[in-house]
Amino acid sequence: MALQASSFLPSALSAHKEGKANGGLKDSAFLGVNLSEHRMKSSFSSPLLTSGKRLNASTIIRAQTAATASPAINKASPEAKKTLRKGNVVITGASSGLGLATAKSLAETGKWNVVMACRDFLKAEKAAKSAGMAKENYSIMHLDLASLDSVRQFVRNFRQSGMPLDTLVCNAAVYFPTAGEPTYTAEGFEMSVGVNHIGHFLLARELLEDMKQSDYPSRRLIIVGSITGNTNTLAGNIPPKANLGDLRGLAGGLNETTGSAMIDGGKFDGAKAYKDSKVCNMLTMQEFHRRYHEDTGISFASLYPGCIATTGLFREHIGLFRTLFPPFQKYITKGFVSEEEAGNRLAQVVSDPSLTKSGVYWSWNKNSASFENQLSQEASDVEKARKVWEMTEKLLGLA
Ligand code: LMG
Ligand code: NDP
Ligand code: PMR
Repeated sequence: MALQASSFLPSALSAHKEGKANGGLKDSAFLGVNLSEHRMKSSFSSPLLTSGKRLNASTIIRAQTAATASPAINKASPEAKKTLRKGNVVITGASSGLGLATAKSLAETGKWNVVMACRDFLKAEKAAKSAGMAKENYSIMHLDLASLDSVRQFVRNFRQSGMPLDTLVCNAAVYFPTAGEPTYTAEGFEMSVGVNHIGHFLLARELLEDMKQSDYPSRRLIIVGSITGNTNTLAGNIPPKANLGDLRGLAGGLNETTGSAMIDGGKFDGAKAYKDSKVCNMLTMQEFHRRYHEDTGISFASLYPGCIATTGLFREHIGLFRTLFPPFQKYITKGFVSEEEAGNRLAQVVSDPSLTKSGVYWSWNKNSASFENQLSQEASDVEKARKVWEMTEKLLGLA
């Protein structure tokens, strides 16, 4: 097995040996749119109406409410030019957990307009309000990553807003650890990989074009990864382990009726599908880096924010797990981080001037100092990254 001997040392319960801490410390915690100026008008809704799908009331409400969101665009007055304009950052899945905490952390600086890209508009609105985010620092736009039509619609809506795009954070995810049978996205891809990897892949590929146009000094594309997809750690060795195999299931479209719902072609396992999707996220970040960093200057990064054991990610897990998991991580592995702390970490990757390096998988030590971490062999496999990229392009009709 690929497990390094060090992974079973007591310290490895909480430490990646390979990490270089910024502060020289070893890790122990691994373990808007101004629509008065840029009205969407009828063009906002026409793609929905022409998509051939019946609109239900909630879709219409979401679309209408989205059109009322109003972050500021800085018209470059001579004075405004002297100071850096507000950055525009899109965060997927900002209605809860890490995404919300990151949105809050960035909004509080007053330097960012956070575009919360969420599948449940009203939930996002409530979440932003209860987090105390000031109206002028965020907007909400509808995005359901389980539908490629929705991803494309989001991109159109974002472009119609007239905002430049400076940073994209692919954060949203689903996890189905107890599912006996796969569920599917609108296009028939197994849901965990479909949302976590395929939906984000399309979004990132499309929005890369927008980021290329931005004049913001530091543009970043961040894809959230995880320790559990990395088999060079103890956490990554808790079964079922991530393993993309020869990618035959991905090539076949991740659907049991035509092949397999799993990337490696095996029998469906929800926990494995999630971990596999995180491997895809980390591989995709590196492939973006290899293909685009030099030409565009955009920084591509991934991260493990720590074990945020209290988030909605575990909503599908059994009650006993949800009760025991936070104290287990807090007192035994010591890998636990609060949503607030994890949000500050991801916010650093968005905006900290010292975290501009591209192609990096960031982690933090127990004093919350960031360091460049090592990915597992599979999650850093150049050939696999290229294959995942090309196969995903094919599934999306991009190749
Ligand atoms: C699999 O199950 C599923 O089969 C699969 O479908 C998928 O869902 C996958 O990754 C997702 O999970 C895995 C899980 C199910 O089983 C295990 O992880 C196997 C191990 C469970 C055995 C628990 C023993 C843990 C030992 C840890 C170290 C103990 C040290 C003791 C010292 C104590 C000192 C104070 O299992 C569950 O879902 C059940 C819930 C498991 C919760 C995870 C951790 C439990 C640890 C218990 C400790 C708790 C408490 C905290 C105390 C704080 C004290 C101050
Ligand atoms: P949450 O469940 O709290 O947040 C996930 C977010 O994704 C929610 O806002 C959810 O929306 C959104 N989402 C789910 N499906 C879709 C979809 N189809 N379209 C759009 N948005 C969707 O979990 P976390 O905050 O824990 O997870 C955030 C990220 O952190 C994930 O990438 C996860 O893999 C990663 N991570 C988490 C760790 C942890 O310990 N929690 C550890 C390592 C990484 P809604 O609110 O509507 O459900
Ligand atoms: Mg894990 C250093 C020890 C460590 C760390 C940092 C994590 C993180 N976990 C560790 C150890 C263990 N876990 C051990 C020893 C066990 C056996 C008791 C264990 C079990 C476990 C389960 C059942 N852990 C889990 C689960 C989940 O369902 C979570 C998961 O795999 O989601 C995909 C999970 C996690 N452990 C973590 C982290 C960060 C997770 C969650 C989420 C994620 O990767 O996004």
